[in-house]
Amino acid sequence: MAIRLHGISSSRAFRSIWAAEELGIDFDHVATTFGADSKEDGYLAVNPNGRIPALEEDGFNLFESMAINLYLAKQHGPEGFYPSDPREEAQTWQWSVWGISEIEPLQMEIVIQKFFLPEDKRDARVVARAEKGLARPLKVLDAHLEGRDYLLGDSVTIADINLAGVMELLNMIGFDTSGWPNADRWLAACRGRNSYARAKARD
Ligand SMILES: N[C@@H](CCC(=O)N[C@@H](CS)C(=O)NCC(=O)O)C(=O)O
Repeated sequence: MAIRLHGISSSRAFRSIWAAEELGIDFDHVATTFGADSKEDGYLAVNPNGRIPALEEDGFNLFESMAINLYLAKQHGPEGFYPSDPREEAQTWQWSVWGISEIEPLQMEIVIQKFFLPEDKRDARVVARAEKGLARPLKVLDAHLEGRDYLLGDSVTIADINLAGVMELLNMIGFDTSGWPNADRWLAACRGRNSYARAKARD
């Protein structure tokens, strides 16, 4: 069976669609939404969390975008895209987990305020606090990217696609990263890849 990847690209499934496109993987894209589709029994058998994305391959099911991407890169990616050196591999995990834990919760607070709550329930102070909070991880990322094109050095790897994929939500909420020029340049380079445009065009 071919690889089947569930999830619409205008969601966090974008991260895995982007990775699959970047890795040049032949996959069936199932445009499962984060609404009713993801709560149907057939889908819950693949991802009992009822969230997108999820991957199926020969009876093997996997959920969590970062896990899916790390698996795809290691198992199916071109040489070098998933590092063979254990320390570089660990740094790949580091940046993937860091994005989910240090960036994701803050950007989600902004997403909820801007897109999900009715106007009368929105609180500008929550947005301001989350935006202020983002300055801390962005400073770390910016310092790390000083003198480096990509997270692990000269070449793009799955670490970049994972972190830039998480940070795609910042793009969606129009968060200005120009105050962190290295991070901003790196994000622009990641988003300039053909795979990014192909993933965006999936829905
Ligand atoms: N940590 C998960 C988050 C997945 C997630 O929350 N996806 C949202 C769409 S952006 C979803 O499926 N929501 C439906 C729901 O929570 O019922 C991942 O990175 O894969």
